[in-house]
Amino acid sequence: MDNPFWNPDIETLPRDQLRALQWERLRWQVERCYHQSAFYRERFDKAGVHPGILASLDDIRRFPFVTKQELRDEQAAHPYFGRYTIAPQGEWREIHPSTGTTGKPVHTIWSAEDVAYIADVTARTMWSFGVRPGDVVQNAFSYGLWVAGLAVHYACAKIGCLVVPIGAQLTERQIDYILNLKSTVLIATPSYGVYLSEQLRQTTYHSPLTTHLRLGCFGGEPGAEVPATRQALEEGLGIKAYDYYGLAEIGPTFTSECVAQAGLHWSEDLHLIEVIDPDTKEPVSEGERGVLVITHLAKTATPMIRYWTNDLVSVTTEPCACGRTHARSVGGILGRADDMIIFMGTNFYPMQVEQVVRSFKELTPEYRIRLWTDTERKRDVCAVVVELVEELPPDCRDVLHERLKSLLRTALAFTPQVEFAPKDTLERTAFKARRVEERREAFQR
Ligand code: DLL
Repeated sequence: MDNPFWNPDIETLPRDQLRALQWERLRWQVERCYHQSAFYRERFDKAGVHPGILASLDDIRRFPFVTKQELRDEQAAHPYFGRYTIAPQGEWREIHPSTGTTGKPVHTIWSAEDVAYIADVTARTMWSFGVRPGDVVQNAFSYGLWVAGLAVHYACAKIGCLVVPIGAQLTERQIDYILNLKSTVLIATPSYGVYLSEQLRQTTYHSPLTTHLRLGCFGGEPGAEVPATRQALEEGLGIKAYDYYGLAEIGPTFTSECVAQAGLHWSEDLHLIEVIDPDTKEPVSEGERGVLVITHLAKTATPMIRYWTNDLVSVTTEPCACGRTHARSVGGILGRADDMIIFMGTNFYPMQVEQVVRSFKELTPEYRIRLWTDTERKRDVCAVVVELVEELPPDCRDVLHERLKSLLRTALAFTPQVEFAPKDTLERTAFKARRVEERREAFQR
């Protein structure tokens, strides 16, 4: 119970020994991919590389990246699963497609060994943010095809918690369990966490009931490390809020913040992490921002060699206050290359709008970014739509409007329109939110 580590030997392994372990596992993975997967063999041959050229960990840089689109194309060319599936079907135990928000879902498969290590690394992350035997874990990650619900479920059993397998639904029941089953841990997307806190406040407004929640971990989308959102989660739910990251192709919930809240800790014994400049395709220096590229060091069924996540991070190997030696990404995921919005030549990310909107106590946490084309004036328009917590007299509303515009101007380097929507009219979600509404028409400027 008192040990801060789930697996002390691995989590505090000196970095030279960690690299030695990675090296051994990398050679095993590249070798088996080359010999057992026509997908990898063709790609490696085309790039003029093979397992024999690996003389050190850094040589992985000579191997080609894999993108989601390439996996999609491979699935289409070699239905149904593509030839990157190495394990024979008899060894498969679970299938988890990606959410398919940016195209046809890509299937990934877990063998029995994969299920075992995914459950174990999820227990490791949960332990690192403070889950302990006896906790009542309300698992509001969606169950089923999505990767994260089951991973957390299995990890709860390993740790020895009572898991409430409620998934992303039934908000009234969620609140009933929080209050009456005395849940101590909440696992959800940040959007749903914020929504639950709004609903909980309304439920308990006239009642003396308090909750036993003490911590929550929020992932599947950005939020937990956006300062204003973290504050909304922590104050709204009366907890410590941590960030959780993962992706279907690599694995769910394999990295989270520890109790030091000092960024996402990578599980480097299982994943080789690279940060790549998207233009030069070369590694950036430590601490610089680039695209996260991940190689599986243990995955057996659908291993990824240099998977191009499209998520932007910076990575540091500076020791963390918690004592773990594995590298961290401070600030979490800094953006997603395909989430970037270009408006009149200026780039911004929805997270920047979120930070501003959620710093206003007068506004609910929900918002939309609407982009459309004013065809008469032949120009694009960007509006940030927000909700007031309660109606304000017109002069106060005007002052708020100006303050909001001014902070958005500072954050985005242009001034969007600001619109107030009636309270509770912007749809809330139990899954991942889609807050950008794009209806711009291409025309000659
Ligand atoms: O979202 C897996 C997951 C669920 C991880 C819950 C952690 C907690 P996918 O549906 O494949 O998998 O979506 C993966 O979501 O590439 C990121 O762009 C985004 N994402 C996930 N977690 C975070 C986060 C799961 N903590 C895609 N911060 C990733 C920012 C995140 N973005």
